[in-house]
Amino acid sequence: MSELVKWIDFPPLGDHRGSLVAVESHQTIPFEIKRVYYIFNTLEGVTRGMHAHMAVKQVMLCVTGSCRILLDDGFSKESVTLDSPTKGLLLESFVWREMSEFSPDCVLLVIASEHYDEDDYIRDYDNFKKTVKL
Ligand code: T46
Repeated sequence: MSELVKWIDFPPLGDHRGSLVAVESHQTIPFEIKRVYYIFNTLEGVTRGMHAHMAVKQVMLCVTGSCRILLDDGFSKESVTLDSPTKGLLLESFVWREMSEFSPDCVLLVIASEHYDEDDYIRDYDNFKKTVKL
């Protein structure tokens, strides 16, 4: 298994009425949760992301639908499909990410370790490569 791709399984807590998943800081999520956001209504053919973070760690999962995510640590690249509400992907800092192939019903839920701060983003790929190779 790749060092880049770190899956987190969320135990389904459902019963005869249906399914339920709980996410908790320092339990299923390996950090203190400071922010949650979700991406939906993504247009066909769109690619999002195309940046890395210096501090932020995230766990992302598709609550419904699916999308692809390319991970790149500057040395190797891996592409995976997110298509399960019980399987999250852990993104460490200094990992370039590109999300694509969103299904029309995709709701991508992202759980983050820090508040929003544009200064935490590396949005230039050449800068990212230089930074990780220092
Ligand atoms: C990431 C991937 C997976 C905010 O104001 N607060 C927020 O918490 C976020 C995440 C975004 N924004 C604003 C900033 C932009 O004006 O929402 C707009 C869209 O953000 P962005 O273009 O960065 O969206 P994506 O989908 O390219 O990237 C997002 C996250 O920003 C990023 O941290 O890892 O999803």
